[in-house]
Amino acid sequence: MNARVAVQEQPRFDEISEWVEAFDQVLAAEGEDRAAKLVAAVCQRATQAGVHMPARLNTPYVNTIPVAEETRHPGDLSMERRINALVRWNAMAMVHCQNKKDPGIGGHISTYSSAVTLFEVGFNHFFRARYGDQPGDFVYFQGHASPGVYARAFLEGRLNEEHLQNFRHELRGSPGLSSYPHPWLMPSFWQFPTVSMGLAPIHAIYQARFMRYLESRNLIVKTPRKVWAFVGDGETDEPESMGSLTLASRERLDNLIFVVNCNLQRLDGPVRGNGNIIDELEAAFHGAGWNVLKVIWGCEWDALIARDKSGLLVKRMGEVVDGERQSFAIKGGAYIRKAFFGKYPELLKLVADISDDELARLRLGGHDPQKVYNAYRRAVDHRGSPTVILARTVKGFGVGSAEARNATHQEKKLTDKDLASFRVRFDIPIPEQAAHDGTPFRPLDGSPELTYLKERRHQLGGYLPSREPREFELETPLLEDFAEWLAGSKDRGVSTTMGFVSILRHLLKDPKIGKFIVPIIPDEARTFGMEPIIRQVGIYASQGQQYEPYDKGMLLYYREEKDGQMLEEGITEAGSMGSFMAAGTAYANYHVPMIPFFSFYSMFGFQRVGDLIWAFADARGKGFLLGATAGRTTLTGEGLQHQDGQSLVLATTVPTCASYDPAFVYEVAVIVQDGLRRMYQEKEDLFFYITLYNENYGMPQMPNGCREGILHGIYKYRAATGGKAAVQLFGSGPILNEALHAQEILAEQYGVQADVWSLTSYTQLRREALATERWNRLHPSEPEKRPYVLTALDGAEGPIVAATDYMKIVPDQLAPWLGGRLLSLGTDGFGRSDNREFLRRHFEVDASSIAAAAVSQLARDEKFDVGRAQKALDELGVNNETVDPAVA
Ligand SMILES: Cc1ncc(C[n+]2csc(CCOP(=O)(O)OP(=O)(O)O)c2C)c(N)n1
Ligand SMILES: [Mg+2]
Repeated sequence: MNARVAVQEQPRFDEISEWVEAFDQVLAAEGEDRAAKLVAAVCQRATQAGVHMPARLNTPYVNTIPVAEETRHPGDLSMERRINALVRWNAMAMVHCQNKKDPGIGGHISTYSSAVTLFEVGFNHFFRARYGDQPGDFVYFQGHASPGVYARAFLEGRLNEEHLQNFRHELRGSPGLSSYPHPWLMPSFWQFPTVSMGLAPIHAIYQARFMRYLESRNLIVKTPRKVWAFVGDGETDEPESMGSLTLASRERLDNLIFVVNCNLQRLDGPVRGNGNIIDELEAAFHGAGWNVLKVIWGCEWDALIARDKSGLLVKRMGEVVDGERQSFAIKGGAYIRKAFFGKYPELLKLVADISDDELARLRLGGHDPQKVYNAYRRAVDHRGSPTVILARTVKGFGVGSAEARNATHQEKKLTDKDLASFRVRFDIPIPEQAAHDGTPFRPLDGSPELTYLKERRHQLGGYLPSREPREFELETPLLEDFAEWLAGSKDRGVSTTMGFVSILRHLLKDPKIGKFIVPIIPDEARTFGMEPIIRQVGIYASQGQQYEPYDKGMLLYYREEKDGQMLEEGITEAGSMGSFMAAGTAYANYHVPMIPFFSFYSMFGFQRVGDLIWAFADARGKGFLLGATAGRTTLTGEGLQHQDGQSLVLATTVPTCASYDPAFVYEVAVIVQDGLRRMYQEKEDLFFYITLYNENYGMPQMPNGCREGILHGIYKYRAATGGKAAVQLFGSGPILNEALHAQEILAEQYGVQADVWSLTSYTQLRREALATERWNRLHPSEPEKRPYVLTALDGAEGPIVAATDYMKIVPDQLAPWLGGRLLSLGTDGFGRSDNREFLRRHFEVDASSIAAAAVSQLARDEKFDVGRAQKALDELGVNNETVDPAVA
């Protein structure tokens, strides 16, 4: 037979049945391997014959694990059903009750209702709280399912009724529960912030990878610990959810399990009304090299599928779009019979002896503990790649009138009828009125339910989620250890980036903290001069270096090692943040005080991955972010998309981020030394952002007595030499050099004396001033305290010209305390491709512009002749008619 003709003709069903039957016979008689080979041979033959065989990444719309391969769920199913009901009641009751007494406070009922079995099977059988003295599995819970996690902790006795009554009431003087998983707000409970969609998936991938890194470097012992990530199907729309899938398979992360809760709905409506999200995800994950387990149908469907020899039922399952599936979940048995089975007469026959009620009760896979258990078992036992479980569920399952409706996500309160019927259906032993009020219910201690639940958790090593940072002792280096960088470069041109890299190399050798340091880089090591670090500590490569690098003979060859220390992430700032997160919270999660240093192109930091940085703060992460090639005028030639004038503005919005803009290498050394001390010796929950520039200049020796000023954010770097200063010049980063040059111009050409100050951190000064001001406000009867910045400026007179390579709003942070004296010069507006000289002139932050601003202001203050000031602008080449760079 000609193969082309055969595929062009419409195949008949009886013909298909014959082929399927033949296949079944081979499978039964000769086994899986043989059957697979046979199919592969037919496919190959088809390709050779010129038949177009599209890559097949999808399997039929049925469970991946055949019934014959299932093992029996080992638990007491009816007891677990009972516990499910109790957890669900309390989750619903908590949200309902809270919204009844405080309308608008919010909360979610429907997400957890769909996820309940997915979570509960995990809690009863899989999530280990510890492995020996090692921390246990890491579970990223879907953020909007938090009510279910609280409700279970309530049954476990970890939370009490007062907690539940204070869900989303955290400011009432009694213990409250935060809306979502926030380690910042509930530091002994939540480990992982997940509610900003897309972050849990990427964090889980990099967490699993970092676990391997710690094992490979012998910093933790190997355990069978897993990372579980519960993800919404709508959540997979986020690029962060899907963007790093191939890293997980490339790294063979079989310690990673995604469970995608496929309730086919997101907030507004269906995830893929006109398509099929499970098929779409199956193809994407398969293509990315994951082990995919579909859990679509519950046990009740097994018999039906087995009875159907035509293959029509499975065909029908696959041809329905998700929008229709939603209708099946809502419209009941008669509708399912007509709309689903009614498409083919054979299928109607198949369900002729099944009532409408029974049809409506055919469970979906994600609500069937037997199916979920088997998928989890497979996932846990699987080796060689990460696993994703695509579990079909119904959103708002069992919550009555809201079930599977488009608006269910937003439902906060249930009708009295819904509550009453839930109480009856799930046998919650409370009076009807108490049900209407959403009263929590916990059986007595010693009851069979609590005994079972606690015993299961006991077997699995305790309760989770639980965040348990242990005390660790780390002796961080003293400032004396940084003597080399405090001594200056003896006129050799050096950049702060180069200075930082050599500090980092030194720290990597530190006998006490060296091994804990994790240099992270998104494909910019060469840009920042970090090649020596590649050579020094090697790049972590889980498979080692399987090739002879062509540059092996060279000093700085590309060195990859199984126990390499550096994480070279490739071009992904988001992925690098995933590693930064895993490393910066390792002190709490693994009890190993890792110290990440993540260096990136400053422009591609806060504005690119700001939400991941925010989550890092929520997670109480520690470490250093280094914004290299910083500044809008210091990075030359690169133009608008590269030149960063705003990251310091964005950094100031993160409460636990201490940001610094140092000019000199000794300042970098002081900040890094103190940062290590504060985070790892004093155990403060904060992290650092330091800008690093690529302009080379002679680095001065650290002047005496400026350490405190550097850390607070201001110190006088060079006083006027010709008498008392009439004007104060503030400079940060390399623009400090422009201020120093302006100081000379002012003195030499205009007889104006100026002091020059190094402003290492406007943000830290502002925070301290705000705190001092608040204290004064709250203590009107006590003597007023002065903010540090005012104390530092004591006796300094005249206008203040602050110049920065960042936006003017950075120095303007101090305006409230400087009484109208502050005049900020900064780089507002889009960057340009040019060199430093032209860029600084354009943005009016060069020495001439600073000097011109000083005389101009002095003239306004009537301390300098007005006509002379105008002339000075001309002399200094400042064009007063040029277009404002802020809008250019
Ligand atoms: C980054 C981000 N964007 C938007 C939201 C608002 N939001 C909360 S839940 C939700 C829908 C979630 O749908 P899905 O992931 O399918 O979860 P389900 O509740 O259906 O289980 C949205 C859009 C968010 N939390 N995070
Ligand atoms: Mg959903």
